[in-house]
Order: sequence, then C-alpha cells, then structure tokens
Amino acid sequence: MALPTSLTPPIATASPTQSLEGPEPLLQARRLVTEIPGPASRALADRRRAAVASGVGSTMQTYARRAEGGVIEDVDGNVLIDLGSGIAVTTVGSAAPRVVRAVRDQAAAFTHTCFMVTPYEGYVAVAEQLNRLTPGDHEKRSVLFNSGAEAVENAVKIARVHTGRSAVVAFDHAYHGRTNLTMALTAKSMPYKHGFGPFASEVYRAPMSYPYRDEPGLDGREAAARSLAVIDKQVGAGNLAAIVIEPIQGEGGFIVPAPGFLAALAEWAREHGVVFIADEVQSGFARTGAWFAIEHEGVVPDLVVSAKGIADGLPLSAVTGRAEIMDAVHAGGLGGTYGGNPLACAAALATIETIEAESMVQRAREVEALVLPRLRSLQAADPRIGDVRGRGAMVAVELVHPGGREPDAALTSAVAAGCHARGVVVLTCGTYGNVLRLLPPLAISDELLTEGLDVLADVLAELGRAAA
Ligand code: PLZ
Repeated sequence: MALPTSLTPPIATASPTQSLEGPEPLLQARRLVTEIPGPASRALADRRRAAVASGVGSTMQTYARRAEGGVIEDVDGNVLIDLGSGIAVTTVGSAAPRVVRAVRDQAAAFTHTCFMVTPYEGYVAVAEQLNRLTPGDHEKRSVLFNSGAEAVENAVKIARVHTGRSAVVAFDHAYHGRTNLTMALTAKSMPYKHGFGPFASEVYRAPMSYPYRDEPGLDGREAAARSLAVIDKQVGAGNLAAIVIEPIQGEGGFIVPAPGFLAALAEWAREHGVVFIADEVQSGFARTGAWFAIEHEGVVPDLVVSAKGIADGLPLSAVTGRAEIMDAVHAGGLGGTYGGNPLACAAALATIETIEAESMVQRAREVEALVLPRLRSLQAADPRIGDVRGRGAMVAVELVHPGGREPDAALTSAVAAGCHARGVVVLTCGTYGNVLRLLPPLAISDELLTEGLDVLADVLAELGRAAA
C-alpha cells in the first residue's frame, strides 16, 4: 500500500543555486548556540524513533548538517569539535576539497556500471595505489568491496582457497565486523553478537598481548608464545588457513600489543604456511603516523584489509596482498554489485592524493606529539587514568577505579557525555567499556585539538570534584 503523500516527511534537497562546494567554509571554531542536543535535533530524534529501527544506536543525539576540517555543525547551528572522524573515516577531513571535486566529476560522468559488467579505470587505479602503499615490495593484487566487514570476510575466503585449510584464528578483544563470519571473529558479545548466533564455525580465539592487563614484564615474544601454544594445541597449524589481527585493536580498546608480538606471530605463520591477515580497517590509511599501523612493527603481512579512511566516507574497502595468494581464487570467485563503486574509487584516489600532498602521515605524528604528552600529564595527576596509549591520531585513555585496574565504565560514559554536552565529539570503546578514544581528523588544527583536550581535562576535573 502506498503511503498517503501528506504523511511522507519532506526530503531535504540542495537548492539548484547552492554550490556543491558548500555556501562558505565552515568556521573552524567550537560554538554552542543551544543546549546539546538542541530543539531541531530533538525533533529529528522524534521522527527517528517512529521510523528507524531501534537496534541502531548513535553516540550523540545531535544531528549533523555539515562537517569540514575539524568540526561538525549540527542542525541547530552548534559547531562541535570532531575528535571521532565518524569512527576513523574522515581522516583527511569531511568533504575534503579534492574529494568533493572528484566525486562531483565522477557523478556527472557515470555513477555505476558494475566492475563485473563494464569495468572502468578508477577501480584499477585504486588497486595500483593500494599495491604501492601497503607494506612490502613483493608483487601484489587488490580487490575492492564496500564495508570493512565484507573485506575481512573476503580475506578469509581468499586465505582458505589458497591454503586449502579452513580454520581461522582471531584474538581476544578483536573486532572485525557484524556479518556472520565477522561476528564469529569479533570477541565481544554485547552488543555485537548477543542473540545473533549460530555463528560461523572453524573460528578459534587466542590470547592478545595487552600490556596494561598482562602480567607485568611479559614481553611481545612471550605473549606470542602464549598465543601460539593455544593455537598449536587447540587448532594445529596444519588446519589453519589464517591468523586475522588488528595491529592496534580498535573497538576492543585501542590495545597496542607489546613490541615483537606481531612479528613473532607473522614469523610463525610464514613457517607454517598460514596466511597472516592484518585488519587495518581502523588503524590504516595514515591514522597512526604510517600508512599502515603494522609498519611500526616492521611486519609485512600477507594480506592487508583497508576500509574507513580509504575514501573519506564513501563506502569502500579492499583486500591487498601477495599476488600468489590473491590469484589463487578461481575466476568469478570474488565480486559484488557495488564493490569498487566508481564514486568511491574517485574519492579514494582524491583521499590518497590529499594525504600525500598535505603530508598527513607526518601530521598524524604531530597529532601524537601534541595529544599523548597532554594525556600523560593528566594521568600523572589522576589515579582514575590507568593507561594512556596509542599512536598518531589513534590514542586513548583507559579509566579505572583508583588503586587498581578495575575498569570504570560508568566514569567513561560520564566523561564522554560531559564532552558531548560541551560540544566535543569523543567516542568510547573497550571490552570493558572503559576506554575513551580520540580519533581526530588529520585536517584538524592544533588550536581545536588543544581546545578539545582542555574540555576533556575540565570534564574529568569536574567529575572528580563531584565524586569527592
Ligand atoms: N575491522 C578493525 O574497526 C569497524 C564499527 C562500529 P565496517 N569498526 C567500527 C560498529 O559498532 O559497527 C571495523 C573495524 C575493524 C572491521 C570493521 C568493520 O568495518 O565497515 O563497519 O563493516
């Protein structure tokens, strides 16, 4: 039955005179003109309740109107400092000028033909760039998909065909997506897996190196030996197609493994013909001060999974890897209607150009140099900050009850809510819900970054006084 048109909410469209570049650049400054969320956001929240499935959550209840550089403007005219990048996606800044131009031009040329029907250059060019940028100078191939989960799932498919084996190992605290296979790879039950089983079989879990929570002094090699003992006894190398690991874990808590952990796993995988898959969906694409986070550990993975930061928000993901592994798959075995959509490819090429032209890998290191010392100085005076960790523009604080390491999820939620109310977008994560993570766009200014950290410090201080 068709809806009576009078009940259909109006759909906002840009007026034909409005420039696609936006009316004027968004002023890069925090500005609060209403409470957060304001009345226009609350009205949208009411519409949402009646229209959108309640299983989808949102960190903030304020609705975006524009975003650019280091800020997000909401529908009430508030301008928020963005320390989340839409979960590590708008690394070059939302609506980055090169991306806007490339997508506009591509949309005018063609929006879709399907690479499996009538291929086009953009897809090939993105594959060439990924083959160039991912670690290692061996011969590589790439294949493109839409989401991070889809790419992880395909990396596993490729590893299985190549090895003729079926088992896959993932790690404690891992996050790899919400599809059936990637739910199985993901560690945390609530909210990602709860009630959604049965899950894919032949997925095994190994201990992660988690320096803050491991026995003190356990080094990377020892942590790897602990994992490999589990893998050896519970799976057996001869049955194992792949090890899938985030070089810095994202949703699980921004866990940076002890130095040497990844290298020892990769070495063992090579010895046993196991495909080593780096899930760089969150940590990749300049985010950590290298093109890929695993470079910090000097490890060359067999397959690399990219998504998020690859295309400034257009849905695109990829698997890149050794030619002999990638090309083991039979003709027609990989694909999908939208994989490597031309708009997303145009955005990816413009994103890569922006990262290189604006030295954003270096910029991520500058962000680290600004943020980490500030967080460490907060930690020195605040026993609730148990750990400060991360690389580049992927850094976090782990909040605990003073005097031990017991996670304080309630405090973490309160700090995030306090930042949100003051117009700073921060995210939380962690198996125990007690990690406050910062993922600013690399287009953010030092001033905005500093102001965001000032707000975080104020919120922590206020909550401390309230508890005392
Ligand atoms: N691998 C390492 O971080 C996505 C998920 C947020 P998709 N992380 C954000 C949520 O609650 O859904 C992610 C990741 C790593 C894979 C994925 C999955 O990427 O593009 O969300 O499918």
